[in-house]
Amino acid sequence: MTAFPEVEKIRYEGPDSKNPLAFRWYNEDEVVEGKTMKEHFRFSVVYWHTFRGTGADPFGAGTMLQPWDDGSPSVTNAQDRVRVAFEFIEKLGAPFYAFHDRDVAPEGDSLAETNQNLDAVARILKEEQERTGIRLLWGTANLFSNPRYVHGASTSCNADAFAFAASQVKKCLEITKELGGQNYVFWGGREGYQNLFNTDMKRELDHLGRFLHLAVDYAREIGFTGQFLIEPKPKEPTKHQYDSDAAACINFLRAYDLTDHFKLNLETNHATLAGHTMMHELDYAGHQGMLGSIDANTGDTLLGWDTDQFPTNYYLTAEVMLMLLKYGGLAPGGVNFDAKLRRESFEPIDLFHAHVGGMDAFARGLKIAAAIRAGGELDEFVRNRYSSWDTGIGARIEAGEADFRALEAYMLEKGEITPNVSGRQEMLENLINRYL
Ligand code: XLS
Ligand code: NI
Ligand code: NI
Repeated sequence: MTAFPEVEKIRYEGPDSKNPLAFRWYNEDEVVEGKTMKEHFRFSVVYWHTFRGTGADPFGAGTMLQPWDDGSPSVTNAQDRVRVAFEFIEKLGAPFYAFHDRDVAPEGDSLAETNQNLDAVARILKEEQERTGIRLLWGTANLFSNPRYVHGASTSCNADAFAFAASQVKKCLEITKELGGQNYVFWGGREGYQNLFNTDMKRELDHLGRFLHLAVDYAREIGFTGQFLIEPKPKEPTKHQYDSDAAACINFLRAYDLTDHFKLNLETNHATLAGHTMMHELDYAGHQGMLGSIDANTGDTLLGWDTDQFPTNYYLTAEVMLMLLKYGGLAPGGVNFDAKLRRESFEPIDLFHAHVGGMDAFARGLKIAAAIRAGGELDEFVRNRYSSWDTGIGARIEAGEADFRALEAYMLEKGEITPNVSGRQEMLENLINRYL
């Protein structure tokens, strides 16, 4: 059985190729700054959007054609879908995938039955991983779709929701370990609030901290050694998500003594929802030593929500790659396409077009970023811009050798600031364009 009979393995054909189902930039063995493209990106396909996304939106039903799917919530259907997923990922040539527990297997009538369903599907996942060599980038538990999590999971006002969520994460950690998952992700789901009049924020945050510690403890107990990640997002579904951006997450992790165990999984569209650029989020997490992995996608400037589109913009991918090169890459994280087809692109082949374009956009972004770095002008500009800190009073301040009295004495003698130089933003933007 084949779900994509018209598609051969996607190959690199170079920038001149007009074949829409070939890579023009992603050449997995090509070495850039000492690593192959395959190692730089560690591309990953998401199970949820790619194999469970229906194209439904608040105004209408799903549109995606999934001829391999019988539409039933049966375990057999879920197992067959695994084979389709691996056929897709293998033909695409992505080395990793990621899932939520509920994407891969249906819920049963009880927690025990749900866990059995997950085991039954995980068996096939493992078989397919072994057959293809495709690996699990991360697992995560869906703690937001089921109505039991209406008030949140670990931050719910209802302690039973915390307990159920804990049972779910326990199982998902076991499965992630069994499948050799390299990371485990917590995206906040419904961990946030809609209205502060009914919310004890402090208590909810304490519970979230407790929950994450319990996960870390259990992972240690069962020997799961993957990296834990938190995925910031400022809103959707709640109006304020506790994990709102990189800075808020890092503060939370510090406050609850979790920085030894967690890094961040940054998503482009979440960054923009937070009023930041992805470059900002990457730089912030990077210089704090907290950059773990990325969910690669993009929003739409005219639509204000998390549209999770595939990245196609070289400017964006070049910015991302500048940051990834600066901070030494992502492993054991990767570039995970948490992205979906728009509902008007409903044929299975569109999944290939979307992923091929995303991988190529990142490969092109890598080459642009590496060329900018090799050119050295940007680095040099920034170095010079801060040169007043390299000697004299600047060096003394940085070394902790100048107190307020000394600084006043220095300024009384000097009288005024010199020299003040232009930020040259337009010139630098033009410089970047030269490389595009
Ligand atoms: C939702 C998130 C989600 C996480 C995994 O906005 O991006 O898909 O990546 O739970
Ligand atoms: Ni998202
Ligand atoms: Ni995501």
